[in-house]
Amino acid sequence: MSADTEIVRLVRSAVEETRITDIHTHLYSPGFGGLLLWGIDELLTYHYLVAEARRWLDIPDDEFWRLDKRKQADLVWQTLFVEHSPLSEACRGVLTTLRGLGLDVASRNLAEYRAFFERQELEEYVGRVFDLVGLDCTVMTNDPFDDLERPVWLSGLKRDPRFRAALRLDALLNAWETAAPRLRSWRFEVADDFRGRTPAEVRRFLSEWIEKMGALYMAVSLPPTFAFPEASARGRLIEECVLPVAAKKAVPLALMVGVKRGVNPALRLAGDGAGRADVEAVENLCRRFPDNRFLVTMLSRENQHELCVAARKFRNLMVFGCWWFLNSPSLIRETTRMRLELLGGSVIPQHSDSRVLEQVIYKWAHGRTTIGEVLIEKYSDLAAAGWTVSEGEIRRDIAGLFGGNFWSFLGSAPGF
Ligand code: FIX
Ligand code: ZN
Repeated sequence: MSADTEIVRLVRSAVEETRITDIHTHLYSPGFGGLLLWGIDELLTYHYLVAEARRWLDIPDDEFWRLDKRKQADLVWQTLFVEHSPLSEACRGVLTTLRGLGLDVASRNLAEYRAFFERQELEEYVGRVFDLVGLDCTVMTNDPFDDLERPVWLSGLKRDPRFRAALRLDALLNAWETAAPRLRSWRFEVADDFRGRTPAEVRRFLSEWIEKMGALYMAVSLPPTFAFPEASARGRLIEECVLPVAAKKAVPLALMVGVKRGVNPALRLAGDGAGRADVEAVENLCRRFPDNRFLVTMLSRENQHELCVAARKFRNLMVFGCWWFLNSPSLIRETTRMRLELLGGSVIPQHSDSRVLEQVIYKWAHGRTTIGEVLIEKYSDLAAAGWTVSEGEIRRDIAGLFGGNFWSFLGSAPGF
């Protein structure tokens, strides 16, 4: 066997067999009831698909949203899979998912698919999906300002250990004017103008929720205009509240930069867009707060190179994921290649961002394939340079990329 064929075999099998920690999802532990989305109607009404279907559908937005979920799903299926070929990444994802679950994709029989999902018993089914993917653990997105989620935490939820928490800060950092009165209603003594005990009380709020959730990190999504330092409520909250608590509790802050919320509000969740941001804000944070660790993903393709360069300068910066509009094979290939070339294996190449349980099947199947192709190329380049790499070394590297690097960055042993 030639060295190249051997590399292909070793990388493919390691990529297939390495278990995954999915560091950012919108999935919930089954104890959250209806918040954990699953099944064919949720898969078909995923906002990625709604955005694509709305391009063909000539009906008013209101009319679409008035339909119940099943009818919306019917319409998406008819539009994107029957009347047109499912060429997009999100459409292909539905097919990979159905096939992964053992369904006959060629039958195009939506009624049969529905019947399959109706037969599933959730607790057992979650285990089946995790096993199919080789998933050890997913990290949720947990927002104490969310009226559906908050009561579940307060009721003393018993969390499935495979679902870990991340304390999401969007409501606090991006909308202080509405967050402050809510904090007061929960007996935190905060002032709109940030005076008095406000910073201490916000720190108390954050500490309590990190404890309650057992949060692995705190996270916030940010607009392309994000700047730091900044004379704004967000700037003060980050500096005086979030970073001191993150350092004290030894949890990283995840920054997800570059989302333009509500570019077309009529599309609801599907109406967000992307914009190029300023990597200097990330550099400033990493330099000024060496005792803090930052997990950073950026939404715009144009930011990826500068972000890699920043990560070469700061070991408290961990680049992660091909987020949202970057989660397609051509962009994962380009981004992963660039990251490996500039940072070696010290990155977290992908997270799934799944909103519907079964999406982990396709997001990881597609991600594994593309990341595997890039790794084959890189190990082949090493072979051409005369370097021999053992199976154990390949497996070590891939274990780092698919989870180990995350747990090391947290400074903890894998917790699931
Ligand atoms: O802010 C986020 O965490 C985003 O990932 C989501 O808001 C977005 O809607 C999404 O699902 C992207 O994949
Ligand atoms: Zn997300």
